[in-house]
Amino acid sequence: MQTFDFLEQIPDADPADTARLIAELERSVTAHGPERARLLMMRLMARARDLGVDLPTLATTPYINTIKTSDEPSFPGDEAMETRIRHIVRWNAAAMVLRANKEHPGIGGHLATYASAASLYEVGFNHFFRGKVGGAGDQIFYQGHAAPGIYSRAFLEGRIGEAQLDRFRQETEGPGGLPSYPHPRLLPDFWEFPTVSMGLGGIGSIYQARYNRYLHNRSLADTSASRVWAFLGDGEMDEPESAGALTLAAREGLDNLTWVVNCNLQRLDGPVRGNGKIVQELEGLFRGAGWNVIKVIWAREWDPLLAADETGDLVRKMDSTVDGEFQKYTVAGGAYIREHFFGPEPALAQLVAHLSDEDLVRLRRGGHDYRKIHAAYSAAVAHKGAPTVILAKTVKGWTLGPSVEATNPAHQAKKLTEAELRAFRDRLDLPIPDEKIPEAPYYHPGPASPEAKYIAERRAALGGPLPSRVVHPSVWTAPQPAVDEEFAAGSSVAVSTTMAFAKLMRNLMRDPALGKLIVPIVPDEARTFGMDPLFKQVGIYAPFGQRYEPVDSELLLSYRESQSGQVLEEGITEAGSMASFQAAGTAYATHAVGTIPFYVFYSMFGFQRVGDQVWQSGDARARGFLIGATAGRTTLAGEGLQHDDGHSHLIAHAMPHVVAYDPAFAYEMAALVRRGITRMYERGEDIVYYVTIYNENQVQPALPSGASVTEGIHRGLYQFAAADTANAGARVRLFGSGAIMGEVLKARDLLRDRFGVQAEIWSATSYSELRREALVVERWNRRHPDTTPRKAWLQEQLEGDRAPIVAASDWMTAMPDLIAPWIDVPYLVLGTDGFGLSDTREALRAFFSVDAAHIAAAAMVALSRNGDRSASDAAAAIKELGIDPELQPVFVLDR
Ligand SMILES: Cc1ncc(C[n+]2csc(CCOP(=O)(O)OP(=O)(O)O)c2C)c(N)n1
Ligand SMILES: [Mg+2]
Repeated sequence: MQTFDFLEQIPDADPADTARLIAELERSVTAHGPERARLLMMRLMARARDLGVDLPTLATTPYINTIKTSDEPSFPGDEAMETRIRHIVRWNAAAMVLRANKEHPGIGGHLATYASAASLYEVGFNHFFRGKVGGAGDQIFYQGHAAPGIYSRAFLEGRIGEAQLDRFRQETEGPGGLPSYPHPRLLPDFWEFPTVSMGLGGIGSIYQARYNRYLHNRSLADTSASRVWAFLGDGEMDEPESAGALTLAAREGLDNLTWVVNCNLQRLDGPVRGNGKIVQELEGLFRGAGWNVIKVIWAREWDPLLAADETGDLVRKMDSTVDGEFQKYTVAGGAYIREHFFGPEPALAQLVAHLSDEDLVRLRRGGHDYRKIHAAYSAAVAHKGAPTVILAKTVKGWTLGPSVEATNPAHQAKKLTEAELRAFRDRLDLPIPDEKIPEAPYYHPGPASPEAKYIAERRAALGGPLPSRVVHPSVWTAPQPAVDEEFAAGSSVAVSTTMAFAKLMRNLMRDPALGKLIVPIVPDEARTFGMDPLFKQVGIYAPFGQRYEPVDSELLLSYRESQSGQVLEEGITEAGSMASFQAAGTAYATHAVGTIPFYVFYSMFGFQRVGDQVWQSGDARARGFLIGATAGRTTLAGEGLQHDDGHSHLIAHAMPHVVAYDPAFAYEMAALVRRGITRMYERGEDIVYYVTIYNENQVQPALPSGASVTEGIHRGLYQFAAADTANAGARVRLFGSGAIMGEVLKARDLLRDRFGVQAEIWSATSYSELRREALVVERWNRRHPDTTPRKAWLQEQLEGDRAPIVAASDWMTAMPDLIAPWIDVPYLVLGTDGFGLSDTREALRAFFSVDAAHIAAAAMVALSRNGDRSASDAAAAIKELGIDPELQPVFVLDR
């Protein structure tokens, strides 16, 4: 409950007048009771607002429609025709699921979600959603489980045939299969935004609407005609990603965004809020976050009852009934509704005395009423200054029969009995003969039918069919040499790859052709990565500009915010940053402008924190760079367990669209960025680059010459330095990557100086890419056993040499192990398994056995395994290097 204690602190210029008004109120409460006083107070608030008094908004309003019936605009379409169209779409949406499951039991699919949401979509398709003819159109995030209804509409439009509907959830045969949910990766001309992982559509839609504004404010695209629509489930609203960015949408005034939350009061297992009211809870949430809220709770059949409710009993009953009870009314029939909803209050019983029990069942929820939905959408698109959410109350599995409708297992229903299907056909009034019912046939009225013509006309008037994803050819200009030539030259002073990256970003943003397309995204960590000079150079995006003088305005590098600012400084939200990354990385398709996002983050808070969104970006066919900064379990010293990342490369390897690299040197990093830009933006590959960068300073070497170097950087492995041939001793090959390359180079010196061993140095930029290519080659060889085997890059580089190999990195040993099957000499891997610790870099590297001494010791052991040195030589080396062979790491987890 809100406390009014603060009033004591606000001066009152006329206490007598205040006391008079309060006495008036007290008299009213005494005479008429608290209900009347409540009404009076709300009337006073409404009047005050009319008079321009700035009052706080109510968190919730009564459980009735926000829009008065008398304020509803007249429905602009042919309602009877649209109802017929909806019937056909609903039938085929169910038929495709039923048929798929009959043919392939267990293939799955959903009947109940679309059944509850059909009217919400149909009003949008017929009257609001803008297609792509002549512009980008609207961006629509469909609820994943409603996909059958969206396919079914495309079928009525003639965009999908029966054969294709019959391939719902059967994709392996290639083109023509229909993915279970909105997956642009698998149906790239149709779906735009992957949504089915609950919550990701929500946050994605907010950042899409915000990115539309960003593109507009930066004059990269005119997005003024585009609206972002997102359809979410009421259960889905429990996801932190659904609710987490609501205030951003309000703060940035995103009135180009409309959410429709389908409040069917159910999720998968049962009621969303059986003991409460989800619509009311969400109203409070959204209103508190600054959204415009429109509730669509009751259909038109309730209008006369509400109009006749002189005592206010009906609204009170609506207010006090919990969702679990409303669900019961849906399944229990008219007599139950009469007894339990209307019955207890004589005035309410009287209100419906003229209605039969069947009439009571036909008192629909608002989300099934075209007129109410249309009124809500009209108000939403007209609303200025804030995003709008429509909370539409519906029934899950609406009219699908008693085994589905509003039952607790409704979500998983994928079968109907023949009787239910017949009843469904009758309810939809479709000319499907009884004998055909068992096969759940598709129904199409024909391309020349009034229904087909009507929707074709509606879609033509609204700019063409949806969903549709279009990739426009782009004009391409490569980055100029000035962008990265300095990195190939190396450095005379010690700099980290992070500092080099920050410089590369500044250079890229100065490139005449590409500069404006670069979108730096940082979650409050730019200073950590040395990217703060960008604040001044290109500005921080702020939709309303900078309304204050920054504390550092006198400084050369000030905190500059601007409406046309280029940096997306997201604040502390990795999820929001990833949503921005996706909007920016898909703009090549959404808005035909190939913006290139560089999302730079604390590597620990990347893949494991927002891994599902990285996965989603693959589905969305996003392009761009994920830059894992402060990487490496031991290189980020001092920060400890929750900061030291030694495993994100392993997670990255699991993501098919992610091409991951762990460069050791600035020239590698720069070459990777250039090649990445070429692959994604010139060649149009739908991939994402993940590059880890470190904060350890080192003198950066110059790019060695040779094709195997320039190619090897991208393939994942190249020889950085040959063995010192002046030294005649045994030879070992050392693989280093990332910051641990420095330890590898020191190990080379140790081996030479102390043990007379010569070491070749190899830079392993990507074990992940090496393995992927080797797997492709291996599969070919497996399938062609009678042909000369092909060789992977890795094999070509290493073959014919029996020198043993030691691989060391700041990542888990599983990384170098990825290529072990293709290595036929002793191969020892060193890495950073386990939780990180706080300590100095030196101590951590010794602890995890990835420092120069451990690498040199491992090299001696590798040589002994090869027979090049004796086992006692190796044991002596371990001792000489100061390694205690009995020492157990203190924090190794017991297994
Ligand atoms: C992150 C995530 N967790 C769980 C699921 C599995 N799941 C799919 S739909 C669903 C229930 C959806 O309920 P609601 O959001 O209310 O949508 P409705 O179908 O009722 O419209 C669940 C739990 C999922 N798809 N994503
Ligand atoms: Mg639901």
